[in-house]
Amino acid sequence: MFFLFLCCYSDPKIYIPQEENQIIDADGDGFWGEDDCDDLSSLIHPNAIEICDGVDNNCDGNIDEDAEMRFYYDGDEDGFGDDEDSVTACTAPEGFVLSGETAMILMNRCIHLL
Ligand SMILES: [Ca+2]
Ligand SMILES: [Ca+2]
Ligand SMILES: [Ca+2]
Ligand SMILES: [Ca+2]
Repeated sequence: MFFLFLCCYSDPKIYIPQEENQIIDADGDGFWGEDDCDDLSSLIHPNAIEICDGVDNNCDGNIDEDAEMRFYYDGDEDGFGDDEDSVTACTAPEGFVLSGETAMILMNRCIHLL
């Protein structure tokens, strides 16, 4: 009886796969392990294009780099912002517009040339 107890106590080792050592591409995007910074999203991998969504799409450690646009403060609300007062962001903050005064000057020149 003692031997039976010893046997049952020591023998049944449940095999647990060592996931860290296996190549597992959970989202099927062709990248895994340290290369894929989000293995639960096939939209996120080193070859992905960085988009403005608050996450690191291309796994380079930077969030939304090069994806933000420049917005200009439009104090007079004519739809054209101030070149001297601009911010970079994913979406236009309150009172800011996409195009600066330079864009208006260039557009006016084009209109005069027509
Ligand atoms: Ca993956
Ligand atoms: Ca992924
Ligand atoms: Ca990035
Ligand atoms: Ca992003």
